[in-house]
Amino acid sequence: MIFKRRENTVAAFVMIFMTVVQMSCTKTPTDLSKEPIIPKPVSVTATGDRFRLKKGAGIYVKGESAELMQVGQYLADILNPATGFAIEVKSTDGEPRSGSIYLTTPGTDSKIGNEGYELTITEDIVKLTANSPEGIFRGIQTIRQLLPADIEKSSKTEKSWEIATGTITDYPAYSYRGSMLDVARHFFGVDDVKRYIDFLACYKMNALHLHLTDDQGWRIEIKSWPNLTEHGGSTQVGGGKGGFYTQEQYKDIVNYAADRYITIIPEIDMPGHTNAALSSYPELNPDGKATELYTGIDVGFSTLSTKKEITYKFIDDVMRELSELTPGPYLHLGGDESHVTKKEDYIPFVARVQDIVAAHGKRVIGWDDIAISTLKANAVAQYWSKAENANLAVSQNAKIIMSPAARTYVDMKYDSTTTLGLHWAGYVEVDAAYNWDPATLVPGIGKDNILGIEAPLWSETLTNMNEIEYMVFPRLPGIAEIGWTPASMRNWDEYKVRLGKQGERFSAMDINYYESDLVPWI
Ligand code: TNX
Repeated sequence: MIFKRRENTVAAFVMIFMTVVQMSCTKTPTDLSKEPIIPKPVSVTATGDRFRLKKGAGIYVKGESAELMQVGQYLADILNPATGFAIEVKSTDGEPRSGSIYLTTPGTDSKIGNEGYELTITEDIVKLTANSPEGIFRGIQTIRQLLPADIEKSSKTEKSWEIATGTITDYPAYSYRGSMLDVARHFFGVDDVKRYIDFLACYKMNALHLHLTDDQGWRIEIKSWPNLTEHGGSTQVGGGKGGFYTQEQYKDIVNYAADRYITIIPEIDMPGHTNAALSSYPELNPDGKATELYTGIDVGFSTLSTKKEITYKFIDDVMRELSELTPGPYLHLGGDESHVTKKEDYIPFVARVQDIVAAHGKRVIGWDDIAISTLKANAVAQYWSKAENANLAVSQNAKIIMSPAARTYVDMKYDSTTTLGLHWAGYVEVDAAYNWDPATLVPGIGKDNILGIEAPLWSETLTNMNEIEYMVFPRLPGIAEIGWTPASMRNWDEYKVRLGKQGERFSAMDINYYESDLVPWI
C-alpha cells in the first residue's frame, strides 16, 4: 500500500515535470531558420536546440581591444535592463566557459567584409565572430532580435531568455544604408536624433543624413557666420521657435552615431532652399537685401547669389567648419529644386562648390539635380526624382544613392486616410516601400553603379518624435532589408510575416507605429 502510494507520487511528479517541459517547449524557439530577423540574414542553419542566457552569464571579449570592449558594453547595456542580470564585459584569451557570449575578431574571413559577421549558437555558448568591431556591432543586432521581444523593455521582466541554436553567416548587399532626417522644416533636439540613430542601428543601417538647412531654418552653429543660427535658426514651419545644434551638440550626435558605426552626412542645401541664410545675411542675396524669415512649405523660390565672391567665401567657411566637425567622408551640398537659379548660373556654381568640398578633404554628395553640372570623379548623386539625371550622373562615373520618392520617401502618406505626411509622389504603403529592387528600378543603372539606399524623412508635417515614428515604422525596417539582403532572397509575402512578428518588439521599444492592414501583426 505504502509502496503503491509512493509509485503514484512519482508518477504524478513525472507528469508535472513533463507538462512543464512541454509548456516551455511550445513557448521557446528551437528552429533558428524560422526566426523573424530583419534584415533577413544571408545564410542560416538551424540545429534544433536552445541556448539559455542566465544570471551569472558574462560577455567575453577576445584580447584587450578597448573598442571591442566598448561594443561588448553596448550589448550588456541592451541585455541588462530587461533581464536584470548585471552582465559584465570581460577580456579573455580563449573560449570562455559555458553560458557565455563570446565576441572575437580574428579578421580572417574576406567573404563577410567589414560589416559582416558569423554567429554560432550552441546550447553552451553564443559565439560572434567578425573581421572588425563594426561587424560585431551588426551581429549584436541579430542576437538582440533572436531573444524574446521583451529584451527591449527598459525594466526587469521575468522571462526565460532563450535563443535557438545554429549558425548564421551574414553580410550586406550594399555598403551605404541610411536614412535622412529633415531637422530644418521642424527642428528636432539631440535626444530625438539619438533615438532615431538607435532605430537605424537596430536594422544594421550605417548612415544618417542630416538635412541641416533649408528655407525655414538654419540648424548648425557656424562660428564665422553667427547670424545663421541666431536669426536663421529662430523659427520653423508653422512659426514655432525652431532651434539649432551648437557645435558641441553636433559633435555629441556625431560621436553617438560613431559608437553605433553610423556615419553622419551633413547637408547644407544650396543654391536654392537657402531662405534662412538669405534672411540672415543680406550680402548673399542677388539684390543685396535680406529676405523675411519663411514658415510655409513651398519650395523653389530662393537662391544664393551665384555671381558674388562673398557667396563662395561663405560656402568655404561653412564647409570648412563643418568638415572639421565631421569625421565621415561626405559633405552633401543639396542642389535640388533651384528653380529660380538660371541653369547657366547653376552649372558653374555646382562645379565650384564641389571644388570647395574637395579642398576640405571630403567627398561630395548632391541630389540628382547636380548631374546637369560637371561632376567630380568620386561624386555621389542621390536619385530622388529624375531617372535622366541619375543616368547623366552615371555617365560621369558618379555613384548613386537610391532614394526614389515613390518607394523610399517615408514622409509620403501610407494611403488617403493618413493624416500626417505629403503625397506628391503618391501613397507609399508598406508593400510598395519594400517590394522593389534598387538594381533594376532605373533602366541603365545597375548594382555596380549604386553605393546604396536611403530613406529620406522630410518634416514639413512632422513636429515630434511620435509623429516621426509613425511615418518611419514600419517602412524603415523594409528599406534596411533592401540595403542588406540580396534581392534574390526577398519577397513581400515572406517578409510581411516577419514584419508582423516585429510588432511586439516595436511595442517593447515604445515605438508608435502604423498598423498597416497589409501586415499580419502578432
Ligand atoms: C522634395 S526631395 C524636396 C524637399 C521636400 C520634399 C517633400 C528633394 C530633394 N526636395 O524639399 O521637403 O520634396 O517630400
